[in-house]
Amino acid sequence: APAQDTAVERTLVLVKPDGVARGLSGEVIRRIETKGYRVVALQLTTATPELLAQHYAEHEGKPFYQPLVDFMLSGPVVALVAEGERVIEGFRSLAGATDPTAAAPGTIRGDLGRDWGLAVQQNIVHGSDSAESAAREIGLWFPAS
Ligand code: RTP
Ligand code: MG
Repeated sequence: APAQDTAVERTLVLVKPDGVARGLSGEVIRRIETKGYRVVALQLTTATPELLAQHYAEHEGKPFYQPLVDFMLSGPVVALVAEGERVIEGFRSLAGATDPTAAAPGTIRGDLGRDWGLAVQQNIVHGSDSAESAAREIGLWFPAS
């Protein structure tokens, strides 16, 4: 991947309800800022079914879809926009693998998450997975921006 002439990007990060309930919002923000990214928007909010239907449209019909939506409605989330060179890939790297049991130590999910034997993986954070997803998701969670 290129190390020069890379554009400044923005990505949507969510501290999911498990992360907020466990008091890990500050730890997630600390890791983003310590890496050198900037937090340019930040909001504590509670999702709605309508918002989640759009946010997780790609997963509709999968077995974990309804448990995922129910989980994301179970409490407040911290939504933020992080900015920096290659931040989309960079935050995915900070977050680690989707399955927190398998996620590498050193990552948010690997250090702070584990499997709880529930219907859906509670893995602390979400991060946009492409430039297209980031633009779409920032528009959903920060409609004024
Ligand atoms: P995210 O979208 O939250 O950043 O996570 P991701 O890209 O690593 O994972 P994705 O495949 O987009 O799945 C979205 C979220 O659904 C839950 N999930 N549970 N088999 C399962 O139980 C399962 N698979 C996915 C996780 O919360 C995952 O982050
Ligand atoms: Mg995803």
